[in-house]
Amino acid sequence: MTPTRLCLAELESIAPSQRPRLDPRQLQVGILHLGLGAFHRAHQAVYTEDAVAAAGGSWGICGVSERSPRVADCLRAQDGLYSVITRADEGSSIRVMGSVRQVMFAQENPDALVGLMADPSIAVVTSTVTEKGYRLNPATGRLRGDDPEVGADGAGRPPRTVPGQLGWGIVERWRRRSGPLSLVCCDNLRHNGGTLRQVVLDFCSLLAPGERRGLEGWIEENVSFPSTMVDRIVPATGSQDLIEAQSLLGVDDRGVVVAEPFSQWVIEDSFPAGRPAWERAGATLTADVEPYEVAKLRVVNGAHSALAYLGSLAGLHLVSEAVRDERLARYLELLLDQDVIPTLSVPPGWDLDAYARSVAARFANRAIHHRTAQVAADGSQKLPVRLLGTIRDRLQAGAEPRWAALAVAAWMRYVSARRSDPGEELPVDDPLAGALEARLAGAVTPAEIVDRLLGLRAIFPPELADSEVLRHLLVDHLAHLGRFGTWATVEAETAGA
Ligand code: CS2
Repeated sequence: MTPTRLCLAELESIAPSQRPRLDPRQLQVGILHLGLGAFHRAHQAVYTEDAVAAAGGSWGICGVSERSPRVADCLRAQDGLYSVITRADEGSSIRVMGSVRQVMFAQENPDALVGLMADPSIAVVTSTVTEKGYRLNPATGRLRGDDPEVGADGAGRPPRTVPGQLGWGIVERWRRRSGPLSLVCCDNLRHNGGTLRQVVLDFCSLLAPGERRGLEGWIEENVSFPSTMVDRIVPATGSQDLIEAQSLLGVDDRGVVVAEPFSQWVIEDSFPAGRPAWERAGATLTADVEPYEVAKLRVVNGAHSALAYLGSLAGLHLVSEAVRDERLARYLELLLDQDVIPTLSVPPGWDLDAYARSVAARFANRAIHHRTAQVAADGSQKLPVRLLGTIRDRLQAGAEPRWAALAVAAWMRYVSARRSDPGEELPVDDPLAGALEARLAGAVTPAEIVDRLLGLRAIFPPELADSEVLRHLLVDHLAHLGRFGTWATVEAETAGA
């Protein structure tokens, strides 16, 4: 017998402690969200539901699937409902969420999406479309104007890219005089608010001059781009998770997501058209997100990427296995203590050492099956934000960033050897995969590989590409990784440090 599917009509059959904290039927949509992946469902959607439960407001979410109709179809069949399993080593709990009230697949009806952005009922547009979704040059943080898809959107086809959707949405809102709006980037980008603002302005500059006269001034006065720091580990959902959701809920939920207990959201408080009372749900609203953002990207994400590359090369499939290996744990400590933390300045009262230690503890959660391959994906987009800023700051301070350079060398080995030490194939899942392959063609020695990759301007800015100190570190590390393998390299490096 096929089990009953989660939907509004089935809510009564679910234990009260597992039901949404508000009545989904009563909730009007006020937020448009681009990128209906697991992270949004376990992060902003939860904060929003809790905020509305505590303080009210018309803040239901219209969630937009960007690349595939799968999630939109699944949630549509469930009246927008799905559940979040919060998992710790000690056990798990589940909760059905009711804040997603409407779903759309962007590619199916791009004009409707633009129309919704211009609708006065929408006051906030949030996005989690991953780093590559913004189609940036990762080294400069500017929109890639030479991207043909962006160009086609700029020329006026119904938009298919995120910059096109946001750009045309803003234009339409301006034309219809629908009032102010906030665009809130919730991806792991540096200065994510300012970066998104630049993406939108860069996109608008592609439009015909007649089409955009006065637009920039209107954006200046009416559209805010608050920066945010988002943090919660939410791996891709697996088939076991669907089975667990069913046994916990008693109904079938194909939209379930799994997350760690920890969750953090720091938001720049700049919302000209209003916002949910997210502070009532545990978010921090502040005037300056920057220190939190840099610390999070360099500590949590920097550590994640370092473990993902070294772990994958060593043949480890899960982040929890990597961080539980004492050699990699020691490496992580050195990376954070000696390279990352010295580059950070945080608000008074923030204990950076404790923050760094808490990250290792979070990664060690065995109930979260976060694959090293998932974190290793899109390295070209992630390295600049997560590791290269640390390296640049340490070099400027006259220091040798050995540990951060080892992580970058591990990425270089990952994309050039494409095999782990035990011989498994390592997939290079990256928007620049073609460019990486082309650059690496015929490169054999560590020095050749390093020079070819350092020459990729989309990743390495000139100040890093031209640094002899960095080049030397990378060649040295890469040679060791190739000759002696990952374990011997990590052991030799950390011994006596
Ligand atoms: C991870 C992040 O996949 C990745 O690259 O580093 O998704 C990470 O889990 C989150 O940023 C944690 O907040």
